[in-house]
Amino acid sequence: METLRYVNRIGRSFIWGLLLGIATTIPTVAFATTWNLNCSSGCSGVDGADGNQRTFTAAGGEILTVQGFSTANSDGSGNFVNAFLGWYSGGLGVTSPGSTSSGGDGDGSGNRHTVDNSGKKDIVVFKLPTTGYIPLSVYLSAFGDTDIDAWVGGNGKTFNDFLSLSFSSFTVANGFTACTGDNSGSDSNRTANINCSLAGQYLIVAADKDASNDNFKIKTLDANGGKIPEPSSLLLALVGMFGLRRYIGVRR
Ligand SMILES: [Ca+2]
Ligand SMILES: [Ca+2]
Ligand SMILES: [Ca+2]
Repeated sequence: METLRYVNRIGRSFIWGLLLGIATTIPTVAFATTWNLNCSSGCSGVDGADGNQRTFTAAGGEILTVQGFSTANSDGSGNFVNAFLGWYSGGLGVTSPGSTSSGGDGDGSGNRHTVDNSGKKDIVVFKLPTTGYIPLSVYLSAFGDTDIDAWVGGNGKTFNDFLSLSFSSFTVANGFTACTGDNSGSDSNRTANINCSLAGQYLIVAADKDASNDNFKIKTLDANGGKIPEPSSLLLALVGMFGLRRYIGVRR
């Protein structure tokens, strides 16, 4: 009987210690977060009211907010204007305002409802849950060429602030850093690596701002959230486990 009580006590101490260990460790462990941006049912039409936002929740409850814009002019100049952010089986696309003859995406038919740079240049602005997330990659569903431009930053800005920004505003002085490592693609679906080891509030993904043959939808976004694990915290958690086990041992 004494042996059984002892085993029982050790078991309970271990569980309490484990719970404390987990609670102490979680805030400092780095974790990768994936947001699935494709739709499986109830997808949107190819055009709709400009300036809409969509939110996506990752498995851990992390909320991503997304809005679409396009440049005012077909040459990629001018402040961004509100566009329609569509939601499809291939992922997110943007339909810029205005008729195709004026450089807009018209009714979004054909490939115009994708993120494209034919006429007005589309951008997708992702607002991460905190400024501590490092964007890692986006999966692009190809409907043409898949060259991109990508930036991380914009801390402290709101979505409305993008209406007073243009491509030429995306500078380090304005709080944006270009991630250029994997911007070139072909006509095939691909994972674009946008990891600049840089955390920020916003990720901006554009169809190549200097071209006109890129068409894609954005199917997933991967980012690293939280902090890098600290060995000292793990040690603290272990000390906590043994400490509590001893404490419970003494009390009983
Ligand atoms: Ca478009
Ligand atoms: Ca367009
Ligand atoms: Ca291109």
